[in-house]
Amino acid sequence: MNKADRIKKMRVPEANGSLKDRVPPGQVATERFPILHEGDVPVYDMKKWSLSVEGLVGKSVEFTFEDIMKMPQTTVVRDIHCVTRWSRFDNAFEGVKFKDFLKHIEVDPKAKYVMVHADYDYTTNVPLDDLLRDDVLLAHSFDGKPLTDKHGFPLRLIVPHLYFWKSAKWVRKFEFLAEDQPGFWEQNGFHMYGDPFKEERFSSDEFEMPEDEWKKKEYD
Ligand SMILES: Nc1nc2c(c(=O)[nH]1)N[C@H]1C(S)=C(S)[C@@H](COP(=O)(O)O)O[C@H]1N2
Ligand SMILES: [Mo]
Repeated sequence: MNKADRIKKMRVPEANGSLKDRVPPGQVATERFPILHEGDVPVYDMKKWSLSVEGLVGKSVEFTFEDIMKMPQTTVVRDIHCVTRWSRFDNAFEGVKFKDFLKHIEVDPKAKYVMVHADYDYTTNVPLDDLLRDDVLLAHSFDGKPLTDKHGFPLRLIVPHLYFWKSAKWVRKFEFLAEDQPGFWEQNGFHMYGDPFKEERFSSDEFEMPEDEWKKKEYD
Protein backbone atom coordinates (compact mmCIF):
# COMPACT_ATOMS: atom_id res chain seq x y z
CA MET A 1 0.00 0.00 0.00
CA ASN A 2 1.43 3.39 -0.84
CA LYS A 3 1.50 6.32 1.56
CA ALA A 4 -1.55 8.02 0.07
CA ASP A 5 -3.59 4.83 0.48
CA ARG A 6 -2.40 4.43 4.06
CA ILE A 7 -3.46 7.97 4.95
CA LYS A 8 -6.84 7.41 3.38
CA LYS A 9 -7.39 4.16 5.31
CA MET A 10 -6.17 5.36 8.73
CA ARG A 11 -8.82 5.12 11.43
CA VAL A 12 -9.32 8.51 12.98
CA PRO A 13 -11.00 8.93 16.38
CA GLU A 14 -13.94 11.31 16.30
CA ALA A 15 -13.56 14.59 18.07
CA ASN A 16 -16.35 15.38 20.49
CA GLY A 17 -18.08 18.29 22.19
CA SER A 18 -17.49 21.87 21.19
CA LEU A 19 -14.33 21.13 19.24
CA LYS A 20 -16.19 18.87 16.86
CA ASP A 21 -17.15 21.61 14.41
CA ARG A 22 -13.61 22.86 14.38
CA VAL A 23 -11.95 19.59 13.42
CA PRO A 24 -12.05 19.05 9.65
CA PRO A 25 -12.93 15.53 8.46
CA GLY A 26 -10.13 13.01 8.94
CA GLN A 27 -8.08 15.24 11.27
CA VAL A 28 -6.89 14.62 14.85
CA ALA A 29 -6.24 17.44 17.34
CA THR A 30 -2.75 17.72 18.84
CA GLU A 31 -1.45 20.03 21.55
CA ARG A 32 2.14 19.72 20.44
CA PHE A 33 3.48 21.68 17.49
CA PRO A 34 4.96 19.24 14.95
CA ILE A 35 7.82 20.38 12.74
CA LEU A 36 7.56 19.34 9.10
CA HIS A 37 9.63 20.40 6.13
CA GLU A 38 11.83 19.26 3.30
CA GLY A 39 15.57 19.82 3.44
CA ASP A 40 17.71 21.84 5.84
CA VAL A 41 16.73 24.63 8.20
CA PRO A 42 18.14 27.86 6.73
CA VAL A 43 20.63 29.98 8.68
CA TYR A 44 20.46 33.67 7.79
CA ASP A 45 22.66 36.70 7.89
CA MET A 46 19.82 39.16 8.56
CA LYS A 47 21.82 41.99 6.93
CA LYS A 48 21.47 40.10 3.65
CA TRP A 49 17.95 38.71 4.09
CA SER A 50 15.29 40.16 1.82
CA LEU A 51 11.72 39.52 0.75
CA SER A 52 10.99 40.26 -2.89
CA VAL A 53 8.09 40.47 -5.31
CA GLU A 54 8.18 39.52 -8.99
CA GLY A 55 6.01 38.73 -11.97
CA LEU A 56 2.88 40.77 -12.69
CA VAL A 57 3.87 43.79 -10.58
CA GLY A 58 4.66 47.36 -11.58
CA LYS A 59 8.27 46.92 -10.58
CA SER A 60 10.18 44.27 -8.65
CA VAL A 61 10.72 45.42 -5.08
CA GLU A 62 12.86 44.09 -2.23
CA PHE A 63 12.02 44.51 1.45
CA THR A 64 14.35 44.19 4.40
CA PHE A 65 13.17 42.62 7.65
CA GLU A 66 13.09 46.12 9.16
CA ASP A 67 10.77 47.28 6.38
CA ILE A 68 8.37 44.48 7.32
CA MET A 69 8.56 45.32 11.03
CA LYS A 70 7.65 48.96 10.29
CA MET A 71 4.37 47.92 8.62
CA PRO A 72 1.18 47.70 10.76
CA GLN A 73 1.31 44.62 13.00
CA THR A 74 -1.59 42.21 13.55
CA THR A 75 -2.14 39.17 15.76
CA VAL A 76 -4.45 36.38 14.61
CA VAL A 77 -5.53 33.35 16.62
CA ARG A 78 -6.42 30.47 14.30
CA ASP A 79 -6.61 26.69 14.03
CA ILE A 80 -4.12 25.02 11.68
CA HIS A 81 -4.59 21.77 9.76
CA CYS A 82 -1.79 19.65 8.32
CA VAL A 83 -2.52 17.25 5.46
CA THR A 84 -0.76 14.51 7.48
CA ARG A 85 -3.86 14.64 9.73
CA TRP A 86 -2.89 16.76 12.72
CA SER A 87 -4.78 19.93 13.65
CA ARG A 88 -3.77 22.39 16.32
CA PHE A 89 -6.20 24.90 17.86
CA ASP A 90 -5.87 28.56 18.81
CA ASN A 91 -2.44 29.36 17.48
CA ALA A 92 -1.48 33.01 17.99
CA PHE A 93 0.63 34.34 15.14
CA GLU A 94 1.82 37.92 14.86
CA GLY A 95 3.00 39.75 11.78
CA VAL A 96 1.86 41.84 8.84
CA LYS A 97 -1.38 41.10 7.01
CA PHE A 98 -0.54 40.11 3.43
CA LYS A 99 -3.16 42.67 2.43
CA ASP A 100 -1.26 45.45 4.26
CA PHE A 101 2.02 44.29 2.72
CA LEU A 102 0.38 44.55 -0.73
CA LYS A 103 -0.18 48.29 -0.21
CA HIS A 104 3.54 48.66 -0.95
CA ILE A 105 3.24 46.86 -4.28
CA GLU A 106 1.64 47.78 -7.60
CA VAL A 107 -0.11 44.58 -8.59
CA ASP A 108 -1.16 44.19 -12.24
CA PRO A 109 -4.92 43.53 -12.44
CA LYS A 110 -4.11 40.44 -14.55
CA ALA A 111 -2.54 38.77 -11.50
CA LYS A 112 -4.88 36.10 -10.11
CA TYR A 113 -2.46 33.65 -8.46
CA VAL A 114 0.66 33.86 -6.36
CA MET A 115 3.56 31.44 -6.35
CA VAL A 116 5.11 31.62 -2.91
CA HIS A 117 8.86 30.95 -2.98
CA ALA A 118 10.65 29.91 0.19
CA ASP A 119 13.99 28.44 1.31
CA TYR A 120 15.28 26.04 0.26
CA ASP A 121 13.62 25.73 -3.16
CA TYR A 122 10.13 25.35 -1.66
CA THR A 123 7.18 26.71 -3.59
CA THR A 124 3.42 26.65 -3.11
CA ASN A 125 0.59 28.23 -5.12
CA VAL A 126 -2.31 30.20 -3.63
CA PRO A 127 -5.03 32.24 -5.39
CA LEU A 128 -4.47 35.98 -4.82
CA ASP A 129 -8.01 36.44 -3.42
CA ASP A 130 -7.27 33.92 -0.69
CA LEU A 131 -4.19 35.87 0.38
CA LEU A 132 -6.30 39.02 0.77
CA ARG A 133 -8.26 37.55 3.68
CA ASP A 134 -7.92 39.34 7.00
CA ASP A 135 -6.21 36.41 8.71
CA VAL A 136 -3.45 35.77 6.16
CA LEU A 137 -0.19 36.93 7.68
CA LEU A 138 3.48 37.32 7.01
CA ALA A 139 4.20 36.06 10.51
CA HIS A 140 7.38 36.65 12.49
CA SER A 141 6.10 35.53 15.90
CA PHE A 142 4.21 32.63 17.43
CA ASP A 143 2.78 32.75 20.95
CA GLY A 144 4.35 36.15 21.57
CA LYS A 145 7.88 35.05 20.71
CA PRO A 146 9.90 35.24 17.48
CA LEU A 147 9.47 32.11 15.34
CA THR A 148 12.02 29.43 16.13
CA ASP A 149 14.40 28.51 13.29
CA LYS A 150 12.51 25.28 12.61
CA HIS A 151 9.09 26.95 12.53
CA GLY A 152 10.25 29.46 9.93
CA PHE A 153 12.43 32.24 11.42
CA PRO A 154 12.45 35.07 10.46
CA LEU A 155 9.24 35.08 8.41
CA ARG A 156 6.62 32.59 7.27
CA LEU A 157 3.32 32.82 5.55
CA ILE A 158 0.20 31.82 7.51
CA VAL A 159 -2.84 30.85 5.42
CA PRO A 160 -5.05 29.30 8.12
CA HIS A 161 -8.03 28.32 5.95
CA LEU A 162 -5.96 25.99 3.72
CA TYR A 163 -3.90 22.90 4.62
CA PHE A 164 -0.70 23.96 6.33
CA TRP A 165 1.64 23.07 3.44
CA LYS A 166 0.44 26.37 1.90
CA SER A 167 1.88 28.24 4.92
CA ALA A 168 5.45 28.44 3.62
CA LYS A 169 8.19 28.81 6.21
CA TRP A 170 11.31 30.90 5.39
CA VAL A 171 9.37 32.82 2.75
CA ARG A 172 11.54 34.92 0.38
CA LYS A 173 9.56 35.86 -2.70
CA PHE A 174 6.03 36.32 -4.02
CA GLU A 175 5.57 35.82 -7.76
CA PHE A 176 2.32 37.22 -9.19
CA LEU A 177 0.83 35.13 -11.99
CA ALA A 178 -2.15 35.22 -14.35
CA GLU A 179 -2.60 31.43 -14.36
CA ASP A 180 -2.40 28.88 -11.57
CA GLN A 181 0.77 26.76 -11.48
CA PRO A 182 1.58 23.86 -9.14
CA GLY A 183 4.16 24.40 -6.40
CA PHE A 184 6.38 21.72 -4.83
CA TRP A 185 3.80 19.50 -3.11
CA GLU A 186 1.16 20.25 -5.75
CA GLN A 187 3.53 18.76 -8.36
CA ASN A 188 3.84 15.75 -6.08
CA GLY A 189 0.13 15.00 -5.96
CA PHE A 190 -1.25 17.39 -3.37
CA HIS A 191 -4.39 19.36 -4.23
CA MET A 192 -4.03 22.67 -6.10
CA TYR A 193 -6.24 24.45 -3.53
CA GLY A 194 -6.29 22.41 -0.30
CA ASP A 195 -9.46 23.19 1.68
CA PRO A 196 -9.28 21.03 4.84
CA PHE A 197 -13.06 21.11 5.38
CA LYS A 198 -13.56 19.59 1.91
CA GLU A 199 -10.65 17.18 2.46
CA GLU A 200 -8.83 18.47 -0.61
CA ARG A 201 -5.66 16.51 0.20
CA PHE A 202 -4.71 14.98 -3.15
CA SER A 203 -5.30 15.99 -6.74
CA SER A 204 -5.94 12.40 -7.80
CA ASP A 205 -6.00 8.91 -6.33
CA GLU A 206 -2.99 7.89 -8.36
CA PHE A 207 -0.33 9.93 -6.60
CA GLU A 208 1.85 8.45 -3.92
CA MET A 209 2.39 10.50 -0.84
CA PRO A 210 6.16 11.20 -0.59
CA GLU A 211 7.63 8.86 2.03
CA ASP A 212 9.90 11.32 3.84
CA GLU A 213 7.08 13.54 5.13
CA TRP A 214 6.89 11.43 8.32
CA LYS A 215 10.53 10.61 8.84
CA LYS A 216 11.33 14.25 9.46
CA LYS A 217 8.67 14.58 12.14
CA GLU A 218 9.79 16.38 15.28
CA TYR A 219 7.97 18.46 17.85
CA ASP A 220 8.56 21.76 19.56
N1 LIG B 1 10.00 26.43 3.22
C1 LIG B 1 9.18 25.43 3.56
N2 LIG B 1 7.98 25.73 4.11
C2 LIG B 1 7.12 24.73 4.47
C3 LIG B 1 7.47 23.37 4.25
C4 LIG B 1 8.74 23.10 3.65
O1 LIG B 1 9.11 21.94 3.40
N3 LIG B 1 9.57 24.16 3.34
N4 LIG B 1 6.58 22.39 4.62
C5 LIG B 1 5.17 22.75 4.76
C6 LIG B 1 4.40 21.73 5.45
S1 LIG B 1 4.09 20.31 4.57
C7 LIG B 1 3.86 21.94 6.68
S2 LIG B 1 2.78 20.82 7.37
C8 LIG B 1 4.21 23.15 7.48
C9 LIG B 1 4.74 22.74 8.83
O2 LIG B 1 5.01 23.88 9.62
P1 LIG B 1 5.60 23.65 11.07
O3 LIG B 1 6.88 22.88 10.91
O4 LIG B 1 5.81 25.00 11.67
O5 LIG B 1 4.57 22.85 11.83
O6 LIG B 1 5.18 23.94 6.84
C10 LIG B 1 4.98 24.10 5.47
N5 LIG B 1 5.94 25.06 5.02
MO1 LIG C 1 2.50 19.12 5.74
